[in-house]
Amino acid sequence: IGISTEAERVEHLKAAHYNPFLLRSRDVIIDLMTDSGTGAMSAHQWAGVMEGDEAYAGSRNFSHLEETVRDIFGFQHLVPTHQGRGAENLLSQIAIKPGQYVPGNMYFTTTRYHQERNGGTFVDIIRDEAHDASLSIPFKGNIDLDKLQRLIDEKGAENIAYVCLAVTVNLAGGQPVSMKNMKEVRELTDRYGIKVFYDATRCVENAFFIKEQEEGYGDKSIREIVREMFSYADGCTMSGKKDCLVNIGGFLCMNDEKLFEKAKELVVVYEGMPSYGGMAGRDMEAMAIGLKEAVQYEYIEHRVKQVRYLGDKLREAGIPIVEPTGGHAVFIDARRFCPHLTQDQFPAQSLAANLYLESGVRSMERGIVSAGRDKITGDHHRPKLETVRLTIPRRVYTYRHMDLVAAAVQSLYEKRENIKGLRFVYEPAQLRFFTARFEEIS
Ligand code: PM9
Repeated sequence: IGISTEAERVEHLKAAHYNPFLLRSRDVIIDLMTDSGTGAMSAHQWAGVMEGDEAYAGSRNFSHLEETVRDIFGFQHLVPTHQGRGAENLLSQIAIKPGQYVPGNMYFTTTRYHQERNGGTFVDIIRDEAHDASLSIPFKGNIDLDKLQRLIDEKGAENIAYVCLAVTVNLAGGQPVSMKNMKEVRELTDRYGIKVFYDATRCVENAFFIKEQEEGYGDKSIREIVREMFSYADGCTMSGKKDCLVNIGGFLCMNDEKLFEKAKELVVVYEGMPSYGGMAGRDMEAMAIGLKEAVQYEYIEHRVKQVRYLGDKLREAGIPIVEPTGGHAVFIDARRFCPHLTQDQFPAQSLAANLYLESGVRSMERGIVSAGRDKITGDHHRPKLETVRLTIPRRVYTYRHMDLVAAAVQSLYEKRENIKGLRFVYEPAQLRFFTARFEEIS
C-alpha cells in the first residue's frame, strides 16, 4: 500500500479526469472500487494453478470444473468464457430474437448492453421497494410477480426471451432474492414455457442470506441452498471473478441440448474451444477449487459479516446508505449525501472522486453515469438509486481497514457541501462509466 498526500491525489484525480476507473492502482490506498477479480486466491488454488493442463482440447482442468459445476449447480452443460460478459454475449445471441423482451430484477450494465445489442428490450420487474434506498426489508431483490404477469399478458409469452434473475442484485445494493420468490418465478414461467436464466455472479452470498433469514433454511448447508436455488433455473451466466474466488474467468450453463449446441457454435468464434472457452487450463483449475471454497460456511459468513460491519459503522455515524447492507458492498446514498446537487450534476460520480481526494479510498459510481442512455430517446436513464459503492474484495482487507474507510467517509460527510457537480468532457457511446472523462462545474 502506497501512502499519498492530498496534494498528490489532487494531481492524480485531475489526470484521471475525475473518474476513479482511470486512476493507477499504485495511487490508491484502499481499493474498494470492485470485488470483481480483486479477491485473494488461497494457497490451495495457487497449488491448482501449478496443475494447469494447457492442452488445446480436452484439458483435465475442464473436466474438473465441469464436474464441480454439475455438483454445485446441477447443470449438465458448461461453456467456459473469459468473464461474465462473455457468457452474457453468448446467451443473448442464442436466446434473444430481435424485438423480444428480457425481464429482470434490476438492470446490470454489461447484461443489459448485451441484451440490447441483440435486439432485446430489458424490462425492470424488481419489487418497487428495491428502488427505495432507506427502506430496510429482507429480500429486497425479489421479482414482483405481478409485474412479470402483466408483462406476459401485455406482450405475450412468445415475445419474452427469458427471465433474467440476478442473485444477488448488484445495483440494488447487493440485495438477495428469497428461495420462495425463485420457486414462484419458476411456477409462473412454467405455465407459459418461458425459460429462466440466473445471473449467478454472487449466488453464494445470496445463499448465505437465505440461510440466515428465510424460514426453513437455517439448518441447511450453503451447498444445499445453492443447489436448490439453481433447481428453479434453466441455466445461468457467471462472472467467476466474484463468487468463484478467482481473478478472471466466467461461464454459461444450461441443461437444454439444443441451446448448448448453439452456444458451442458461438464460443469457438468469440472465446475459444468449448473445453477452455476464454480460460487457461490453470485458471479453470483455480476456479473449480475456488467454487468449493466459496460454498464453505466459514468463508461466506466472514465475507458477508465483514461487509455488514462497514455498513453498521457508517449507519452509526449518520451516513446515508442503502438499507439493508447487502452481500458485497456498502452503497452510500449520494442523493442524501449531496442534496445540493441535481442528478444531472452526477453527485455519485463526484462523491466517489472526492472520497478519493479525502482519503485515497477508491470507490465506484453506481447511479446515472453507470445507467447510460436510453437506446431509443438518447436521454440519460435516471435511476432512483444514485449511489457510491464501497465494494469489499474477498479475503483481502481486515476489519481495521473497514474502520479507516468509515472514518474517511465520515470526514468527507462533515464537509459535504463543498462537493461540486461534474460534467462530461468525453462520453463514450456505451458502458460510459468505464472510460468517461469529467470536469468540475465551477
Ligand atoms: N460486475 C462489478 O464491479 C465488474 C464490472 S463493473 C461493470 O460489480 C453482475 C451482477 C456483475 C458483473 C460484473 C457482471 C459482468 C455480470 N453480472 O465483469 O464481465 O456484477 O466478469 O461480469 C462488476 P464480468
